[in-house]
Amino acid sequence: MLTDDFDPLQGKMLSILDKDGKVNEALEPRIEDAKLLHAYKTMVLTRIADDKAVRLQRQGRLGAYPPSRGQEASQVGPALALEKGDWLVWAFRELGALLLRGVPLWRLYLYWMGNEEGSVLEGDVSLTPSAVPVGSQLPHAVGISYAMKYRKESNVVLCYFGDGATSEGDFHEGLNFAGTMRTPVIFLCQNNQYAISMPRKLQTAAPTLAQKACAYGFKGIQVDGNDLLALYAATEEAVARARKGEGPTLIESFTYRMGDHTTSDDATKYRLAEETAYWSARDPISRFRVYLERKNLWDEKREKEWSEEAARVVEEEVRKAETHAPPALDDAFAHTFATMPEGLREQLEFMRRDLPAKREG
Ligand SMILES: Cc1ncc(C[n+]2csc(CCOP(=O)(O)OP(=O)(O)O)c2C)c(N)n1
Repeated sequence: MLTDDFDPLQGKMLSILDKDGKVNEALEPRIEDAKLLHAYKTMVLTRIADDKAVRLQRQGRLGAYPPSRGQEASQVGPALALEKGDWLVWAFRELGALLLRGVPLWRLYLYWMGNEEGSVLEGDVSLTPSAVPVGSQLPHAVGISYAMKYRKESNVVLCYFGDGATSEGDFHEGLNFAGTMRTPVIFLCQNNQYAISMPRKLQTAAPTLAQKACAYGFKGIQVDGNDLLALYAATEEAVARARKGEGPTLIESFTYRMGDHTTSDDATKYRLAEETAYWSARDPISRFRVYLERKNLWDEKREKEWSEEAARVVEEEVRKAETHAPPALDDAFAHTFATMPEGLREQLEFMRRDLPAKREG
């Protein structure tokens, strides 16, 4: 079992594809070709869609946006292990996972354009809306997984969050309940090594984040987060355990955020160029491409076709988002409470009464 062989307390990290794309055959997971190609094409689409979002923000066509560059394998690999009926609970930097599960890109663009309709997400698994308050999605994920256990369903919840979330109370409360109730949840920590400008080593004195699982009585594993095969293998095993009623797993995906925290950030203020260059040489997409080439699933001609198709899809999805009806003014008040509290209702009335006049004036 991978979680036994790669104990984070012994300082062992699971890696299957090395930085040059060479595979460790003893650990290589069996994944059918169609699934491998779906994963690769989704990573390519994610990068193109992500770069486009940054450019749209620069042009004033989209609000603040958190780039995914460098984290494509960390997002796509775990989501590849889900099946229909499972839940995907996410934070805000999981574009690749959402695209893999069939969420329409234009909806996600709409969300970052500030339209609440961008939170109406449909894919081939069940989805929560984004959770920007750091760590707040963990208790929700555990609650959903407890409901599954209570109903004797065999589905699982995959819950993404960042290294910064491990300092929130919600992280510890979530893991504690999941451990005591042995719920079918996989905690996927995308350790991109920074919470905005806060480096991982100031987040916790523990050598790894994966080892925190030990304190809650379940398995944890640290995985090379730029290695799609390792992420898939670790998640697939965790999913199988959860479906059998053997409880939660914490997976630490050790990756790197290549870009800024969001379009409001400037990472050159707190990171050295040498560090970013080191991680550029470990790009998750080019590493996986070499693996596919060795399996005769990739060549230059196909790459050109796929990236041109992805670029075409991205332009079309931007068009859909930009031609979508703008949100009604009331929308900013509509989706938080089932019954609107008095103070909020007063503000709504104030806005309805005074804003049109102010706009005209
Ligand atoms: C409860 C809370 N505190 C602070 C913030 C401001 N904030 C937004 S993202 C972020 C860092 C999150 O870091 P991490 O969990 O590692 O995820 P990453 O952004 O690196 O993907 C912070 C502090 C917030 N959104 N919510």
